[in-house]
Amino acid sequence: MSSKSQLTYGERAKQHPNGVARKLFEIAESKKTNVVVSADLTTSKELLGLADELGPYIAVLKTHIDILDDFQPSVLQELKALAIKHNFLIFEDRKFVDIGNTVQKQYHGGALQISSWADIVNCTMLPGEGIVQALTETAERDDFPYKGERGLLILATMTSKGSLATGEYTKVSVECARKYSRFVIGFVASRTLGDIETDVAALDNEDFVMFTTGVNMASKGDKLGQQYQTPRSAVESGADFIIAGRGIYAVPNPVETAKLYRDEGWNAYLSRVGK
Ligand code: 6AU
Repeated sequence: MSSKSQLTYGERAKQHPNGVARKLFEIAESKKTNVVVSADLTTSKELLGLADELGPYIAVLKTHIDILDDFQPSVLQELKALAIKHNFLIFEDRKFVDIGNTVQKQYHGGALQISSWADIVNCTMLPGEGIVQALTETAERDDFPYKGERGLLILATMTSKGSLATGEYTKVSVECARKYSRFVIGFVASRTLGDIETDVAALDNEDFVMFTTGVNMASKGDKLGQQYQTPRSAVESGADFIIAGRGIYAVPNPVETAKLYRDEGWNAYLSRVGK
């Protein structure tokens, strides 16, 4: 849990050194939502349709752009336009997991040009410190066009049954986040599966943003090992932003459902900050 989790999003926006984190908190404060929708849809039409419908109720749209069956670069411009229209950030859930030299090319350039449209990306710590060092170096290069407008999350624990992202792995995640905090804005983690919050709470002068996935109001899990908790329990465990996919997009009325997630996540946040 961040040592700043008792502060409001507005207060955290004012003092955060990273521009993306500031923007994230400002959006949450102004739209009164801490919902990240995981738009794991496989056609551009569905993805753009969901982004437009849910845009007013979310802080962040999370994509897996490589699962689109009909991917064309134009979808990225359209997504960007929707992000501006509805004031949300885009998080490409790429989970970089390779040596530094490779992830630099996967992040900045390549077929997907991820750095050009994703405000936030994530990586795993499996390769060790080099992956975070490499992505940070790219984001700080003099010729990087989006300097100060991009952030990285470290996948510190995982929601799937039997995950190996525990113990030493999680500890190194926290150490690396601290060392590269100019670019690392926080974690994807859930308290129920890790011990990260104790470590992160230890320092007063840092404000890592906690994204918790595996959030679903109607299910405890799926047949492939996914494990769920509710928006309220996620926020009570330290989530600043709750990531929900099927719980929102795979139901008969995604808009009404997104509003329910928004209300439960927001009320849990208000209780946490004592408002
Ligand atoms: O709500 P769901 O189960 O439909 O979708 C959860 C989303 C998926 C996963 O790829 C992702 O969250 N995810 C992650 C992320 C965000 O990095 C980590 C994790 O441990 N578990 C998980 O489900 O898009």
